[in-house]
Amino acid sequence: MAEYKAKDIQVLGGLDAVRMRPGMYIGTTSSRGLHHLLWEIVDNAVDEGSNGYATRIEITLNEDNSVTVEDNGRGIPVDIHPDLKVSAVEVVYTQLHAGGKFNTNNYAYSGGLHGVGASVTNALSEFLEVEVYKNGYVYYQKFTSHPDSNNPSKIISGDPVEPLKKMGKTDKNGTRVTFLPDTRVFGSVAMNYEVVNKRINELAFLNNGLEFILNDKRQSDDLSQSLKKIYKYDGGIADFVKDINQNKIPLHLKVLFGEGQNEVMKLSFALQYTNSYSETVVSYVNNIPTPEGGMHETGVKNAITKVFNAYARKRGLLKDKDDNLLGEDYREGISCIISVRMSNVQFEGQTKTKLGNAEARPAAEQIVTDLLTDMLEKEKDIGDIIIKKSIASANAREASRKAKELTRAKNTILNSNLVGKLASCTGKDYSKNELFIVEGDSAGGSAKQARDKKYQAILPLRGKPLNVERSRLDKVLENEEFRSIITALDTSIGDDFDLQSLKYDKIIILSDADQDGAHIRAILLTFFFRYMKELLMNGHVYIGMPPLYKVSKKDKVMYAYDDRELTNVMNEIGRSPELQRYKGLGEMNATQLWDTTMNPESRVLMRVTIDDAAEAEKMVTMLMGDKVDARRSFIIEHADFNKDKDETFESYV
Ligand code: 0RA
Repeated sequence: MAEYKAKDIQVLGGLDAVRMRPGMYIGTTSSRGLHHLLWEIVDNAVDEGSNGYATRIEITLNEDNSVTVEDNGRGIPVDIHPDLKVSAVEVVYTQLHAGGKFNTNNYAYSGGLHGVGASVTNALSEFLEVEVYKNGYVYYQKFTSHPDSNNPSKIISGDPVEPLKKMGKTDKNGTRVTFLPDTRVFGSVAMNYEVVNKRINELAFLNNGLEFILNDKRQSDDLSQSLKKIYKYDGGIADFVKDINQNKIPLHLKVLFGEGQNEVMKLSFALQYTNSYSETVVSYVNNIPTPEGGMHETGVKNAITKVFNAYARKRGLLKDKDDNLLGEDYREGISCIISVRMSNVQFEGQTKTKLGNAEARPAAEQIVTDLLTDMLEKEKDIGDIIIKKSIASANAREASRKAKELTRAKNTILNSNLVGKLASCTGKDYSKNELFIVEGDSAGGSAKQARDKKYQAILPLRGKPLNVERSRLDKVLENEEFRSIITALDTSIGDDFDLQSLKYDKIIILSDADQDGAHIRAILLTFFFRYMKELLMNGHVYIGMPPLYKVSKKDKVMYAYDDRELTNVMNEIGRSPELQRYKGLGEMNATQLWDTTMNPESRVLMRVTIDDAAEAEKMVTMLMGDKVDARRSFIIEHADFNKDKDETFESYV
């Protein structure tokens, strides 16, 4: 490790630009941008940990919505920058892109590469305080964002109150940062516990042995007893795979785990097969998720296919006359985590979450080929199980291809039936059209009467669509409910999916606010997650939110979407109103359905994110998968569906 001095920090500019255009630096000032402030600070601490200097990172969500991140690393350098004449600490928090992370001499691999630096967090905070424990002393500095005294309409961002100050003695080492996001920038400055918890847990999996502590001082009846969680995984991503598979039935107990490096990257992977038919491959670059995949993922997939084919031949499980199996055969039922560390990463794709570096493909392929080949030599029992399963997948693929061909041939005849169910719209501008997938024929009938014929198409679903989890593609294609959805959207599915052919901008699921409705919604989301993921990635899927209550008095009618709103509405409408609780969409007449749920001017829609869908998939797996115990305990835990909205089944969808 080269000696690190303040002069090594590169300087690229000031903070006012950040406040002027926050979007340029953190993407948005919505909830996502707010959390970005925290990730910038956490990234720095994680870098210190993954480079072997810190063992512990503690994150505290404080009562005033400020957040504290403390690590026990070396502490940010406190010496004076030769050109800027201020401490390195001050440079880190006041200069854009400051820090060793852009100078690869100091950090070989850095999670912050796609980050913009801690100074952005300072620029967008009301205050930021830092304490450095180093050389036996505590050093302290505070920054604030405040109006300019000469021009009060202008805010000076992240301004040092005083230079870095040497305080009392300490025997600790490390860095402690507290910041309060600025309400002048963000709509709400309260971090979401679930979002933070999920990411901290993920970081703990990705950095094995590094201890993360998450405190939430806001969540407690007794203030002295805040919520505290500790995450530390000595098994790293192998533990991650077990976690993903906790409700599935594994085909082999031992997780295959490997770690290696070459000139391009350091790579680790962990995989385990289950008896499920789906493929779960989750990849990261420098701790950043890459849901769109990219070169590293392709390299690993190629290696898996090649290594297993070679192994199968060597073991006589594939004969000379047999064709090689395809990649998809080896990925059916796989749960695989890939974590790569490399420098100069380039992100591409719709959401800039796809690794573009061409050199990463052969590099990843080489590392995994070597490791997996050796591993299978030692684990022939596991190898043979995987090959047998994959041969079964290949046979099913062949059967499914035949079924698909048949389906295509039958299409013209069958579709005439299906089109009978679909009430299509007349408008030809697909970017304005909406497809409502409606639970039940009676609600479907009201929706057909109520709709705006030009833009809104209605597809009523009869009964529960089939359980996607337990069926291979060929069964999904046979199911009438799914066939009608596929036909209506016109995109095809799976590998053949083509977003360009999509006939609707919004696909809106309308189901009842009861257990069955939630179930149907979860199954539909699982179907989209498995076979039309791009629909979700591009934000085309929505959930309609019908009201739960109708409150009326004479000719005044109001609706309430939850119990809290009901109280407000009851108060507003005055004495002795008539109250109706909608048990299903079918109880609404066409006008009511239009007013409350379909009219773009007044309706409430929830856009489904890929995370929501993944969560729904997990739940569907649990409820319908093979693991009876998990299913039973889940149902018992969540049995009272009318308890509190946040606690019900619905919140899992
Ligand atoms: C560069 C060099 C040194 C430490 C750090 C960065 C560092 C930065 C952060 C940010 C949060 N926690 C941190 N911990 C360490 C080492 C300097 C030296 O050895 O004196």
